[in-house]
Amino acid sequence: AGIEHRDIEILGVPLELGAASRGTLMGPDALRTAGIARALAGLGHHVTDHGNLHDAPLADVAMDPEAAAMCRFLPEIAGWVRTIHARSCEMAARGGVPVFLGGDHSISMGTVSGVARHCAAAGRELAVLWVDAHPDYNVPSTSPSGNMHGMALAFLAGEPVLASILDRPVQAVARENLHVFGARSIDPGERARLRAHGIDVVDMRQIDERGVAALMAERIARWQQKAVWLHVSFDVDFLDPEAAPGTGTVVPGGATYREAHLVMEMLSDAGLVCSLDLVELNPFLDTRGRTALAATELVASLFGRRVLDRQPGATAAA
Ligand code: NNH
Ligand code: MN
Ligand code: MN
Ligand code: MN
Repeated sequence: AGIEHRDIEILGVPLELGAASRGTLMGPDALRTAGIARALAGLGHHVTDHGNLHDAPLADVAMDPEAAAMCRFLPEIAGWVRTIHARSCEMAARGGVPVFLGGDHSISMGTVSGVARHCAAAGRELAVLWVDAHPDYNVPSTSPSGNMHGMALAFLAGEPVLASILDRPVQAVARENLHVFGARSIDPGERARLRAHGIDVVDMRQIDERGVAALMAERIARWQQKAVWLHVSFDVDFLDPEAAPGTGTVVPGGATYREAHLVMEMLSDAGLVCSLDLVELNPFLDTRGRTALAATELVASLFGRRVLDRQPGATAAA
């Protein structure tokens, strides 16, 4: 059987101020050079590239001053997040599959909140799969760095201290619908909050012990039961630095190239993914395009590329 053809809408979001190192602003263009649009079109999808978002104006953020002092580049980031949010909501409502090319992970405060607003209006339950070495569940008082990419998932969970980043009420994603996958670097205060909130965090030890297939199959079954809109937020540092050196916060012990592909292939078979972020690619740190190319191949797997055609349900996952 062939794959289902979809309308894929690409938007580049060249933001770098949420991360510690400069360079993710080149991410969208490196992914284009690596051939992301060609790869998707080659699978039979209808692909529209909307180009890159431009610099947003600085925003006035009514945040508690003590918290605001812990957020680096807050007016800049909030300006971007508000602009991204509006575009994301509009793209989700058009009915295609929004694909956001980052940019650092703070872009997801806008992409996912925009999708969440659309889902609320359309009566769809939203689940978020945060594929990342880091849970990004810090609040200003627990962040060791002040870098806002490390707070993106906390914002999406509806953390009150971060809510004023958006200039409208945040449609929080339900805690039981937040899933972190691939974690291996968690800050102490962040760990405590994840536990207190009961967030589903799959760490690398679980992946070592049980394998990605079993872990993904469990989650996919839950999502299928609830017929969720699944948003995948893919931070390239999920991959081991060997496979993906081109990112600012490499952490040893990450997913192999094949483990990451298997995640994508299983998600593709499940047919649940309605929107995607591809973030934290820093071409300035990359080695001969290796990370940009790996990310492009992974997106192709997510949207239907197969080594061999298989019968639906013929995967060995249990
Ligand atoms: N947890 C650290 C922080 O909050 C690092 C976050 N860096 C990331 N997240 N790359 O994905 O600063
Ligand atoms: Mn079409
Ligand atoms: Mn991240
Ligand atoms: Mn990360």
